[in-house]
Formats: sequence, C-alpha cells, structure tokens
Amino acid sequence: MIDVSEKLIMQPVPIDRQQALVERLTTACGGAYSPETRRKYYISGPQWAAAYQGQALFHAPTREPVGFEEVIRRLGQLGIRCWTTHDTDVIPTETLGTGAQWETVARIKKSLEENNVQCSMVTTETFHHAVFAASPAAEAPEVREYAAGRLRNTVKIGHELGASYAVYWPGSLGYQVQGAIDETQTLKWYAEGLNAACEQDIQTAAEKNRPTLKHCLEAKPFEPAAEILLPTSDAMLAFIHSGLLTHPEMVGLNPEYLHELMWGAAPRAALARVLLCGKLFHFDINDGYRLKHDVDIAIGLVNPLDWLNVLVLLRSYGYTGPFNLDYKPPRTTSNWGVFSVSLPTAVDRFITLWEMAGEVISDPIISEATDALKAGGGAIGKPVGEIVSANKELLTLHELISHRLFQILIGQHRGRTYSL
Ligand code: GLO
Ligand code: MG
Ligand code: MG
Repeated sequence: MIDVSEKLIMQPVPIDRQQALVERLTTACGGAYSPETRRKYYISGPQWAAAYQGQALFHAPTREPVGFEEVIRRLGQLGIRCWTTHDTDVIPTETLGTGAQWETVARIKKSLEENNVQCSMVTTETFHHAVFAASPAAEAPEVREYAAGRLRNTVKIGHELGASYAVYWPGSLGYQVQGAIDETQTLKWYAEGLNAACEQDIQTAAEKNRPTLKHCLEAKPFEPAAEILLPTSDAMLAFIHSGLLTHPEMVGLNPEYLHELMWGAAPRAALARVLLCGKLFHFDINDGYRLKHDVDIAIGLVNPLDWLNVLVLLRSYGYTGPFNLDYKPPRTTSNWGVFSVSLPTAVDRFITLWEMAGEVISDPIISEATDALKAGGGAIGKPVGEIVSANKELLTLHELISHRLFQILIGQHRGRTYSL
C-alpha cells in the first residue's frame, strides 16, 4: 500500500537540494550506459540542441546561453562521440568568411581534440537571418550569390573540422502569400546554390586530400515558410533526380523522423523509399505527434513502438550513417538538466531501441512467422479462390508479429510478466 499521508506532507525542496534529488531519481531509474558503450554508436549531438534556450514565437527563453566549448566538453564526458553545428551557431553572421571565423574554427578544433569528439556534420543556416526573408533562392541575384557564398563557406569549414556530411534544411524555401513567387524558377535557383556547394567541395577536397562531403537535403512539411517547395523526403528525391543538379551522386537525404510524421507519413515507409534510392545518408532522430508543429521531443518518448520498427528497418537494410539527436530539451529542463538528464537519457533510449531491434531481427517467433508467410500456402498457379483459401490461416501471423513486437518492447520475451 502506498502511504498517501506521507506523500502529502513532503516538504518543499529547497533549490540547493533539487539537483541532488534529480540525480538520485535518475540513478534510481537505472539502465544508463557507460560513456565507452555510448561511443560505439555513430551518434551526434547538435550544438543547437544542447544550446537551445527554450525560446519560440510564444515562449521566452528558460535557459542561459551555452557556448561550443561547454557543449563539446559535455558531449565528450557523456560519450556522444560526434558534434554537429550550423555555421551561425558558432560564428556570428557578420564575421562569416573572415579571419575571425578561422580563429573560431581553430578554437573549435582544439576543443574537439581535447575532448575526443569529432565534427561529423556542418550545416548552413539559411532561415533565421533577415537576408533570407524571401528564401536563399530569392529573386534578387545578390541574395542568391550571398547564399551560395554561405554554402561554399560551410563546405570549407566542414573540411577544416574533419566533417563528412553537410546538411541543407530549406525551411524558408517557399512563401507566405499566394502567387508571389515562381516555384519553378525558385527551385532552379535553389539547385544553383547546391551546385556551387558541390563544386566547392570537389575543389577543397582535392586541395586537402580528403573525400568529398555527403550533401544531405532535409525536408520539413511546415514552418517557417507557410508553403514549402520541398516539403517531404519524396519531393527531395524527385528534386535530386530532376536534372537540375550537376552532381546528383553527391546529394542525398537527411530525413528527420518527426518531419515525416508531421505530414502524416509512416516514417518507416518514408525511410524505405529513401533507402531504395540509395539516398539515406544521414538521419535526424527525435519524436513528436502527427499533424502538429515541430515539437522536437527526444527519441522514443512518444512513439517507442514505431521507433523500434524504424530501427528494425535500418538494421535490416544496413544503414551505417549517423544518428543526429536533433531534438529540443523541453523548456522545463534546466541548463544542468540538459546535460545530466536530457542528453544521456535520449542517447540511452536510442541504444536500447537499437539493441531491441536486433532482438526483433533474431527473434525465433518473428523469424518463423515471416518465413512461413513468405513460403505461402502452396497454391501457385491455382485459381484465385484457392489462393485465398490456401493463405487464410497464415495471414493471422501479421497480427501475431505485431503482438510479438509489443512483447519485445516491454520485455515480455525475456520473461517480464504481470500476474493479477
Ligand atoms: C528544423 C530542422 C533543423 C535542421 C538543421 C540542420 O526543423 O530540423 O534543426 O535539422 O537546420 O540543417
Ligand atoms: Mg532536423
Ligand atoms: Mg524537427
């Protein structure tokens, strides 16, 4: 029996004892992996996720600013082996491309080396600054020239920091009001920017004797433009194969789990389509709700069963790219909580789901059921009615497989039981 009276008289928790309480309860949760174990996975922590202060259109910040030195140091301690950044997360817009930029890049390199963290991906912010009010592929040629310069500059920074990926999220490529832009022309202009980035990459990679980067487009169906020209991963696949890109082989996708869910897609099916095209280069991992805004909740807190399924797909089809923790620690979490609770628990849920996905793949019940379904009922060449009857009982296995996934998710396959 829970002693309700004792619960009710819990004393206020003074501020100087709150971290200790959170720490004690976090430890009591158990299930944390060591930094060494976490380092075995290709997981990256974005500068903008760790440093997110909780601000939004209707929300004032709830956390203090955090610089890259602190973020990289904490990632190293936690065993998150990679770090990712926008150009403007670490370099003020005005100093991009100047000597001051390279001084900052040198400091970043030092931080990365000291903390045994690698920079896996760099991305250009083409949505926040006023110059991108009409998108990076605006009508004015000077805006497009500036945008292309920014993309080229990020490629150079990426090579200097040892990155392997460059990501492009064209959230402002669209419009607020009807009829204002020419969509066809805008997409052609957008392709010119990407082409400039690929050309720069070929040149810089040759100079530095490094492989070229993998250039990854990231789709989001809504926000910040009201209507988006490349709203889904499928739209981006079509764009890559449209003939507009001079190096389509260098360009693939960085799908984000929630961005697919937001428009109502089944993320696993969306990812399967990207995999079939050989374009799954990079993956932003998080969670959220269908047909809602981009809440960027940490992985597995909303849709753990779907996430398990997604990871079964990626393990089955040999995805070896990064898993980028593109989520936003909630505004209710403190600066201390971001590094003590938010990031470690997100990583640990990912690892748990990844390992569970391995259990799904080797589960004898699921394997036998799947094999039986593939064997069919033995009515090849028979009339349609006989084909239906021959498979009638076998098809019940679909539901059984689904039940088994649930059991694996909650640990019943390992003997966890509930008895009344
Ligand atoms: C916003 C996107 C954003 C991108 C980032 C990388 O909704 O998810 O965080 O992932 O700009 O280019
Ligand atoms: Mg993202
Ligand atoms: Mg998002």
